[in-house]
Amino acid sequence: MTSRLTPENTPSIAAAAAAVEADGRRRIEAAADLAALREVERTVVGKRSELARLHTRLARLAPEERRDAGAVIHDARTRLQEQLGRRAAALDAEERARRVAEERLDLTEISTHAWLPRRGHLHLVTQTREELEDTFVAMGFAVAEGPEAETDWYNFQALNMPPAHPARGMWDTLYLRLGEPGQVLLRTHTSPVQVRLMESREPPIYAVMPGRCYRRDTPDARHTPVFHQIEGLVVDRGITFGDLAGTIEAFTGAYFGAGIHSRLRPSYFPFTEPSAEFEVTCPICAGEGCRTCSGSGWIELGGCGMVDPNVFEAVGVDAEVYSGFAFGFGIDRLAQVRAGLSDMRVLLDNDVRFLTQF
Ligand code: FA5
Repeated sequence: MTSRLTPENTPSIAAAAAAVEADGRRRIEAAADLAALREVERTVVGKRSELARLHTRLARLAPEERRDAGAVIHDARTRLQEQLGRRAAALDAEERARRVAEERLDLTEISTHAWLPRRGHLHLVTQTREELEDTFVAMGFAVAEGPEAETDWYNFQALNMPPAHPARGMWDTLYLRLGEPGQVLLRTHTSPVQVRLMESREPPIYAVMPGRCYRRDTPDARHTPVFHQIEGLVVDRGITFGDLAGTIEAFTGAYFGAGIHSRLRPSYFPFTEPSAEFEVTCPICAGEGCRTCSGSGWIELGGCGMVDPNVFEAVGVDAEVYSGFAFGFGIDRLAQVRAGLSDMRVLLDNDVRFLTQF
């Protein structure tokens, strides 16, 4: 069959189809990602595309011309659709590669876990303080606390140490606000908490008071300028020195275990009368005598005694009705003895190699 194509119809449709195809190809190649390509597809081969408009012109052609022109448009559409498919595959591969690179886990990477927070634990002194509290609580004592920045009244005067009392010398400290009567200082012992407790509570009192203390002490193997004490106070009717000795011995057995005993040696404190130093069998050598106990077989832990009537008077407790005893000893010193540390200063060094041992 002879073609009846004329210059006015099919060739112009063929030329238009070639131009539309060339434009479509450029736009397909320019699409930067799959979303852009979908938009390009809509405008190049979609219902409202140039190709679709060319298709509507076929209706005006004679049947034979329509077939040839239709084939030209169909071929152009087929090639564009093939190119769309290839471009889509290429863009899809590019996107996958980019996502894989972004989400890549390098399983060969060596991790030292240096960035992970390491699990810590309580400091040896804090552990010791908690064990002491537990021991005394089991013996029927309550736990109380007081401020570390104290007034001269609580740290000295109420404890029977008026201004210029010579005993103040061995408890010298850092003064925060000078001038009587509100002079504020860093407390040198936990004994001021006794005073606060007796002021705020009616006897009977059975309490221990742990806390941090400060002194103008030169650091050495057994002293640091900041340390901890635990104070004990019992005020009730008919309390005797025998109760004090019995309590110290009961505590020693409960805390150190069988085989470790206590003894009291006469001493002096302005706020107790009579006063004593209390010592326990050296837990390191079990009383045999070693370097830590200087060969004596005993280790001094703290001071104690019967509450001085002047202290009762300062806080308004009737010394005719009540009597009591008090004790105070160093928590750091106890931790040092129990852990067998030759020098107390390691407790403040913050060396993890030391701290992790406890
Ligand atoms: C007192 O502080 C009295 N308040 C104890 C007391 C309380 C006596 C109640 C009577 C009644 P002393 O200054 O001796 O006493 O200290 C008691 C203990 O605290 C010492 O035996 C020691 O274990 C500890 N300590 C004292 N100074 C230091 C220091 N610089 N470093 C470490 N521990 C210390």
